[in-house]
Amino acid sequence: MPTRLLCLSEPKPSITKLPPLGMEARDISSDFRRYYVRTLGRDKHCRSTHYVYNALSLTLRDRLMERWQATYYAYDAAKSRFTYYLSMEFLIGRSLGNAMLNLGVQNAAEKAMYDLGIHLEELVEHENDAGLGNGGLGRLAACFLDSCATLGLPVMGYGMHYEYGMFRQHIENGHQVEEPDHWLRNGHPWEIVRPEYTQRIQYGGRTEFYKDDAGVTHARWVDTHDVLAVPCDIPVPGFENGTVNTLRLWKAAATDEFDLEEFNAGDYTRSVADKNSAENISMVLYPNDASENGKELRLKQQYFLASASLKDVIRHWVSHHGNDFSQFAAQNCFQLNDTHPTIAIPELMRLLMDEHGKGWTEAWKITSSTMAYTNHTLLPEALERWPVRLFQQLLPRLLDIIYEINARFLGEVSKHWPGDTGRLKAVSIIEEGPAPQVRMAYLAIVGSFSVNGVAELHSQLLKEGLFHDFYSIWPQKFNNKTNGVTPRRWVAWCNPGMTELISSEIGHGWITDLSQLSQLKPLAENAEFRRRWHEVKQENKARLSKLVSLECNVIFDPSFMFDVQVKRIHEYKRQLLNILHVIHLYDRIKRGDTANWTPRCVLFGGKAAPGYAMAKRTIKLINNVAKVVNEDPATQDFLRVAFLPNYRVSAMEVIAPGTDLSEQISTAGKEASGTGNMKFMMNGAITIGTLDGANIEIREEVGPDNFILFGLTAPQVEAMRSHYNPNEIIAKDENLGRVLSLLESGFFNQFEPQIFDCIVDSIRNPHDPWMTAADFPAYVDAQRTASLLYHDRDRWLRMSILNSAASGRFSTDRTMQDYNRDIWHLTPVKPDRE
Ligand code: 26Q
Repeated sequence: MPTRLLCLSEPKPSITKLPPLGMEARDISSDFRRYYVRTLGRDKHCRSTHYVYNALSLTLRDRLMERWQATYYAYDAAKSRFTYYLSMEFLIGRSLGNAMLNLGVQNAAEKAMYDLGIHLEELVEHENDAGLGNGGLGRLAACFLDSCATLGLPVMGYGMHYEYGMFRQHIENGHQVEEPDHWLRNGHPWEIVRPEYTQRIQYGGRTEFYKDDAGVTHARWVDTHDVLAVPCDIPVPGFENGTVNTLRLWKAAATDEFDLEEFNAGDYTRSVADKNSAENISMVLYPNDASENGKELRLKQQYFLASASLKDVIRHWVSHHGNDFSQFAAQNCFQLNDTHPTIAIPELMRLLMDEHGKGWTEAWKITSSTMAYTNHTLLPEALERWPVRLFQQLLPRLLDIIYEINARFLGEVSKHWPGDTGRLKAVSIIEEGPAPQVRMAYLAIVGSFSVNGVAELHSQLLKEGLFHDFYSIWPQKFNNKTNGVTPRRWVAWCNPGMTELISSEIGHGWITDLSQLSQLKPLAENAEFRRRWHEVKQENKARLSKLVSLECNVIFDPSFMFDVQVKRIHEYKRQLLNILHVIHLYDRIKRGDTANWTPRCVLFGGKAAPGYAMAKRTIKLINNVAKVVNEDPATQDFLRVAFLPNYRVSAMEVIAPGTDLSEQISTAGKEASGTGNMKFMMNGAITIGTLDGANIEIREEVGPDNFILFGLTAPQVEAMRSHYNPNEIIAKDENLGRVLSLLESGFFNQFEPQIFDCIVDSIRNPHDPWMTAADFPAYVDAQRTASLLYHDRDRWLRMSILNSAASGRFSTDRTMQDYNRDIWHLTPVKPDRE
């Protein structure tokens, strides 16, 4: 009999009710010292940044915690409908700065630390990035959560708690070298583990059918190997509004019987190995890599996320509504971030039917009015497909359900196109052949009530191309939601100089209503404002220059134009086109063609998927060109080139504010949206770009005079394919001819014969899907325009101001309002502050 702590007849004080914490410097200072000395056990002899960082983080986390609880009480009291954002990636980066900014305690924390002789910036820099994503798609998920919290929307993120995030990139002799990133090495004070909400996830086994007492047949999944999913919750604060939402990341753990069964059978080693294999599920983030397609562990991860999240939502549902799911679809919505969590569709069917006794019709009605799918790619080769054989082994019960979904869907298709067997084959969720595959995008479309692209052009091209047949059947499902970025991290946090300047003119309402930046427009004509704008940009360039000098050992002079391309390395993004232009500039310098020259610093950064040979070779080319250019004294006053290793969220926080020219030069029709383009624009960079992805909308907002356009349009690219002749273009364009001669002569690889042959071959290949040669002449002209414009400082400053002023549409606050209006239909909630 446990001892009672409290006598029942006495009135009980609440164990969860506490007075609110103070937000002044003195409150932060006293909590900080308590944590440092009493909780972490440090004294005056210890001066390690690590403990100081942790003490301050815990101090701020307490302030998040009380708001977190209040937010959940408010959602509960309002009986809020919820959206769950399911994503294999949340690229959240660092948390300390974001917590301070959104809690509105930046100044108080700075003062508290300063008074103790501590530099806040050093603590901020101490934090490892949480690199739980590859790039655009993962960062988008993180920006969405920030905006939902800021708008008071009941949205919860569900993702994976990877032990190892995106690999760390080193450059050795110009080559990319990957190293595992153990980001949790020093602990992570921003998450709290909630073992009480652990879920059990099944794999393997087989389906068994049985009859219930009423004689109705049901299925159950038996003889499975189970793994536990343990939630680690990360608070997601809104901007100065008292809301704190949740990002719940699942971590794999072995079940007890894993040890027991085999241990009892005397196989201790095996039992430890199996425990390892269970815990491997959340060990590592897969880099976005075609060569990784079809890997069993990736499918295990996807199912792990989908099943754990759905079971968590259903656990909560059943605790409030029992087995009555009639209002489930009215109260819950799942947004699928690409096809990666699409297995959630058959999994929800399984849970409703096998575990809650619903019939197919009811389960399908609920599922297909609860799921919504976002597509992020136009490249057909990037669409996810899984071998049926793998499904059969790993998720046999889900394969049964997928077959049934497909059979019923094909029935509908036959009604739509009677007798058209070719069409049936084309749209079938199962791709037939010697090794049949499950087409995940088709499953996602069939099982969702909404299908959206991430920029207007992209959404249009989905309807015309990739998903045309589905669009014919269900035109009402298809919609566009143009991406955005959060102005909190991407301006207010990363660009304090610009933030202060803007707020001094128009107040600070723009931070939560970015359209207010349009009030800056008239200020572009104000010489004093331009002077101050220039001053801020120069300070930011000095900061970026320091980073480049530290990490690349290259000196970037802030009086030069800073020309930047940072993003994942991919052929369609055409880092190659950019480096060809750099070679052209170098060639001009060597020819003495430098009259009216605009000096440039060209910065590259980005990771190549470990198995993507062409992307890795492009990195090598950039580094070799940089070495030749930087070591040649002739270039001293004209050109610098650097490749920044290990590009990541926290690097972009320095890069975007210090950039003059933003390179967005993908082959038209290939970049779904782009979001780096938006971060640069907000921070006053001018875009040089093609009519691709969100570039089109950026140009629409800022006007053609303030955007440097070049290149073929998406329809022109497609029209040219059949007769594309790069060698003729090279023969006709003297600049390109000279660049290729330099490359072919081995000028940039004198002791590394042939290493760039594959790159030259790709440019000269009439089947080059990225048509680099086709856009080169226009790109060089556009770069000349950029140089001329930069030469006219006032003209450039006007353009820079106008770009920030026109960036309002690219706030994720707008994006989230669009999702909410058209797809989610959530009611914003304001938590009570006592
Ligand atoms: C696939 C199979 C196996 C392992 C990993 C993957 C994988 C992982 C990540 C496939 C794709 C991704 C990420 C894609 C991505 O980031 N797409 C980008 O999404 C942005 C946000 O919508 C857009 O702005 C970019 O245009 C788009 O490229």
